[in-house]
Formats: sequence, structure tokens, C-alpha cells
Amino acid sequence: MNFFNIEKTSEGKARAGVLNTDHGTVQTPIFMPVGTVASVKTVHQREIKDDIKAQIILGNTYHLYLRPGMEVMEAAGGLHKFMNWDLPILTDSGGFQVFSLSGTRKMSEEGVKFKSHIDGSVHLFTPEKSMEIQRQIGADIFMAFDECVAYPAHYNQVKKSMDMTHRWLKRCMDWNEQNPELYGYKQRFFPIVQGSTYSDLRKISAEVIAEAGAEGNAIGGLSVGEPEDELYRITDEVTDILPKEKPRYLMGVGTPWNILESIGLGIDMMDCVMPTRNARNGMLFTWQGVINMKNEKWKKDFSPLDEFGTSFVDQEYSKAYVRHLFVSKEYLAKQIASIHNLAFYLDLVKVAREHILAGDFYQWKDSIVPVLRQRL
Ligand code: PRF
Repeated sequence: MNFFNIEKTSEGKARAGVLNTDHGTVQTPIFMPVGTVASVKTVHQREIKDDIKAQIILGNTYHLYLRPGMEVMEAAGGLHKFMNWDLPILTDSGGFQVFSLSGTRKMSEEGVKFKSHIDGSVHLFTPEKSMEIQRQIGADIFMAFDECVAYPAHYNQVKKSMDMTHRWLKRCMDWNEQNPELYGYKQRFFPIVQGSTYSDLRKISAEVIAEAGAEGNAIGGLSVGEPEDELYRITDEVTDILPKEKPRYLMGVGTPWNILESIGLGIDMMDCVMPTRNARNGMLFTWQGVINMKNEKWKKDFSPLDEFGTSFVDQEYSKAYVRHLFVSKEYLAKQIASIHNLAFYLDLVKVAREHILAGDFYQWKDSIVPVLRQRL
């Protein structure tokens, strides 16, 4: 069985496909909830699977390496067993999290030396170390060790960083070739395109990554503060170069409208902390627009949390009740809002997929995007 089968390509670049992993299939385009520390924050595995209907979740090398650590991970038999999640998992390689979380860090050709955000202890991540940790975690899909430069960055700095990411890719692939999987199922490796918002660098990087011949490819370095039109422009340019027959993963994107536009540009997989992080702050995404749950205007609104929502929380609780929970700073507020947002994101990509299969994706997207962006 192929790892990736495309079922239908629409009028433009959008496509509907299926990923086949040893932990089950994933229908694409797909959104992947982020489970950084072996937990999708505030949400039970049972809810992620049965209510939210997630088909694959993310774990993070950086966090899991620091805690619980790889001794525990290997003794557990990998992340699937440790967290009792038997569907597919993807792990990010750690580089991006080192940049965004650890206070002090030092880059070199060898790798990144950093201080743990937990206890200040010093560690070194190299491409080889990241691969070794990702073998111990045992995700179905694992990522190359890359550097994501901040936005904006000078051309020369971006080029230098991108060239190093390409050299690191070679080291990742050499290590993977010599070190097989630990747990008896297949792990698929995805390299990452960098190059910030410079078209010529993105073209070089996409060609290098395509040339690597991996089973899937990712686009990094976006959604880091650049304007939305730049995100779309670069995604469009890069998906023109990455091989059509392999899945394309856009890392860390984004809002519901970013997700639909990216699907329209040929992206198959996305992840973002936005649905869970914003939920914890009271921001709900719906088919009618964005809701601030803490707003006074919901105080006596006893209508369902989201009348078009697919999850049980949408029908079983009122806006007034969930607002009350937020105002009272109850844990349950964060839990209900996270379940709602993740279920909405999964419904969004499911409906997008149906429109791709029906052949009217672009027409549908253009009509729904302005609605999704509304503030209610
Ligand atoms: N690289 C890696 N992980 C990432 C990114 C990246 O560039 C991004 C950028 N949006 C999110 N997560 N390895």
C-alpha cells in the first residue's frame, strides 16, 4: 500500500487524499491537534478521538526529551503506549521549540546548545540527536532538524540559515539510514523547506527538499509574523515545486481562513496551537465567525454554545453558562472551549474535503472565508 494516495485533485491545486500509516489512515486535507507534552491541553484522548474525531496528533521532541525524558519513553515502548493513543502521531524535531522556548541558546554548525525552560540545565540538540529522540518517541511521521529564522530577517542571514538546514538534512538522513525503527512499525521522515519570504531562496530550498526524495515534505518558517499575503504567496510558490504525489505539510498554520487558503494552495496537513491556546483565553472559532466568550453580551444568552457545532459541548451547554465559567476562571471553561475549537477545526477540514471531492472547493472557500473572519 502506498503511504499517500490522492483521490481527487480539484480545479486548482487543492486535493483530497489518504495517508496510510501503521496506526491507521488519515484523510487529507487534515488538521492535527497539538499534544506537545503527551497531552492535548485540557482534552482527554477519548474526547480527541470520539468527539473531536482527530485522526492524527502532534508531539514535541523538545518537551518530551526534557520531561518525562527518553528513559521513560523507551521503557513505556514509545509515545503511543505511554499516552494510550493508538492512532497516528507526528513529532516535530525540536529546533523550532528551542528557538521559541528556551531563554539562552547557541547555534553552531554542530547543532543548538540550549538551557531547559524547566530547570535551566544545559543540553545540545544536533540533527543526529533529534533523529535519535524521534526514534525513541516512535511517531509515525517525524521531522527533519531545521532552523526557523524570525521574521523579518536579512537576506544573507536567511540564506546562511537555509544552507545549514540543508546540510543538517543530509545528516538527519544519514543517521536514519543507519538506525532503524525501535518499535516494529514504520516511521516516515519529512524534510522542511525554509527561506523566509525570499522567493529565490524558497525556490532553492524547495528544490533541495524535493530532491531528497522523502515520503512527504513540509514547509516551515511561515506564520511567524509575516503578512497573510506573504504566507499565501510563498506557500503557492513552494507547492509549485514540491512533488505533487507526496503529502505537503504546512507547519504551525493557522486560523480557520489560513487553513482553507492553504488547502487551496495544495497543502494536505496542518497543525497549530491556535484552537487550543485561544480556547483557553475564551476565543471560539465557529462557522459564523469568531466569538469572545468573556464578552458581557453573552451574559443571558441561553442559546447553544454553537448551534452548527458538531461536538456534544456545542448542544449541551449555553453561551451564558460557558461565559460564566470563563468569568469564574473555572478549568471547565478551558476544557469546553478546547473541545469546541478542535471539533470545529476538524469539521472545517472535513467539509473542505467534501467540497474538493464534489468539485466546488474554490467557490465554497471564497464564500465562507469572509464569514469565518467575522467578529461576533
Ligand atoms: N520548523 C519546525 N517546526 C515548526 C516550524 C518550522 O519552521 C514552524 C513555523 N511556523 C512551526 N513549527 N521544525
